[in-house]
Amino acid sequence: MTFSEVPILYSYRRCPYAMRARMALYVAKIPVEIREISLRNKPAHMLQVSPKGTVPVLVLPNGHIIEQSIDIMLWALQQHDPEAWLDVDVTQLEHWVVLNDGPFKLALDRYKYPERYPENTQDHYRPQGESYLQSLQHMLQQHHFVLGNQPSIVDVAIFPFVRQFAAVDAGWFAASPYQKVAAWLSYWVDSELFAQVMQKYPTYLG
Ligand SMILES: N[C@@H](CCC(=O)N[C@@H](CS)C(=O)NCC(=O)O)C(=O)O
Repeated sequence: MTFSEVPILYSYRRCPYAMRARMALYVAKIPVEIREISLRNKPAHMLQVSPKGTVPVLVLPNGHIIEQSIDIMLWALQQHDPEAWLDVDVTQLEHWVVLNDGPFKLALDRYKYPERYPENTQDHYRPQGESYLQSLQHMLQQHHFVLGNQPSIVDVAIFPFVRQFAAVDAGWFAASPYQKVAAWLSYWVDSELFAQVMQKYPTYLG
């Protein structure tokens, strides 16, 4: 077991799960050693502490392992939550994360990589994700952020996935009826916070 002074975050820059973990750690001002991995050549230490082999994985100095992105967000914000991102109804958080990480992620993968799911065309997969965009649009018509007029853990947990969906066909998204979603997405993508967590690191091979 490797012990270190600061937590180690095994991460992958473009992974939406890793993005949300990095954003919570950054906002909570928790210094971490970011180890940018190659998904094709994962470091032995990462697999030793977390054999499931997905990122993000947070290794605490006491050896404790947190291996789900939402749990990393919650852990970080429970240490320090200067933006009050945890000031939400837990059932609402669960609702959005279950929807996002479940059916929406499934639709996103099919829409993004239709060649991997040749039983249907891309045009067939897009509406499966659109029902989620409709739900988001409905919330964002009522307030600036998903649960209210202040940003919360919910916004940060889900926007990296919506970003990927929007990017599959940017022209379609720009002309779509989901303009509140588009404005909300731009707020996050253009934020200083997002720029900070998208810094590039050399690949850590272990
Ligand atoms: N439920 C996990 C999902 C993490 C996940 O699936 N990460 C992807 C990258 S975006 C991964 O590491 N996949 C393993 C691989 O591609 O080998 C979490 O929330 O942390």
